[in-house]
Amino acid sequence: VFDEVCEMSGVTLTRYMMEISRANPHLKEIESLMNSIQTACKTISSLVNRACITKMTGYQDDGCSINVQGEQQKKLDVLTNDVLKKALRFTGRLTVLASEEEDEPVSMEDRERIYADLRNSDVVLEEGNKYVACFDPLDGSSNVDASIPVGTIFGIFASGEETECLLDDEDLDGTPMDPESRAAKCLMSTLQPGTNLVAAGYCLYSSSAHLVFTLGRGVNGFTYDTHIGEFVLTHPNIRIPERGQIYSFNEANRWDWDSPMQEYVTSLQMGQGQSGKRYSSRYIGSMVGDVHRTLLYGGIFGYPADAQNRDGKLRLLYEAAPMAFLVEQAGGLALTGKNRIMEIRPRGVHQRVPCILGSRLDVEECRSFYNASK
Ligand code: AHM
Ligand code: MG
Repeated sequence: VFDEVCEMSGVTLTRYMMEISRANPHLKEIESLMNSIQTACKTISSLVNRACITKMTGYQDDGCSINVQGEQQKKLDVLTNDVLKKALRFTGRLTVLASEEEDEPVSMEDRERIYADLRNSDVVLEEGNKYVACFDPLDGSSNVDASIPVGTIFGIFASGEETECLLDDEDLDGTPMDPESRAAKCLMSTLQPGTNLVAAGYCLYSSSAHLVFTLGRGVNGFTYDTHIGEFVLTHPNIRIPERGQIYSFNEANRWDWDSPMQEYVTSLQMGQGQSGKRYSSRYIGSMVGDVHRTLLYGGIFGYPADAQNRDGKLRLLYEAAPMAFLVEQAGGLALTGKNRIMEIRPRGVHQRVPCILGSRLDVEECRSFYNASK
């Protein structure tokens, strides 16, 4: 059924999701979530596009908006987080959401209770499948004032999949946490490995906006047609080339990388890798743009571990795992160096992880350098 839908041209995302959920009734709630995500992405695309005109560039005016990771938030970080949060809340299909811009996972059911209290009405919680959403509303936002591509990354897990409690006696800040508390339950339902993802994707805001996602059966890409206000299927069934000729790493960190990474990149530069070709370098510093190019052209992208950052820079839940799911669904590989990113069970919402992904043969070649090291 997925293939029949994808073979058609001129298919809007709305229609695509309608067909998918008619053929797969268990995905009805995912249709609703994807509709909200696409509306949020259209709004974010417009916010990013007009940021210089509407004076939405720069940092939050209060000068003290620092997220839990110690990064000063840009105006657009805060705004786009709000856009996605509200779009998803009104589906009634989320139990919890986690975001790069939220210190802790946010319980959506608690929100419903608060709003019901304010309305002085009974809380109405939807029946049916429930989900947990993890997202980075505006990844690469340090680039946004210079109109360099940025993106939204999202991953959706089924709610209630929490199997093991990894909280031990303390949460990750070292503060004791009662495993029965609402906060602990939200955290546990969020800390799922990538193998539990039911949907993941990104929206790239660049010369065009592209919404690329997977429901676990291949990857499809939609381009925003501003004339009709719809995402249209332009890249059905994306398959990443088996091998590319581009590497994409922040080479300023080269002397801090582990030696397998240094040796691997040197071999690509000298044309001494398995392909025998000299590779070219491309690095935007905006993961969504770099991954989008890698999906379409092939090659390898990564943010590896280095001496300063033993876990690299990218966050597992809302950057590395959703992208790993996409890349694997397109026929590629996503590793930490030796291990599969999808299999890592998170211990914290903002946990970082080394990330190396792209064409199967390129990533396998990179892994051979790690495997050869101790
Ligand atoms: P952010 O989530 O704070 O925007 O950081 C993530 C971004 C990625 O998009 C990109 O791959 C990476 O940071 C670039 O980092 P660097 O500037 O160190 O190369
Ligand atoms: Mg980010």
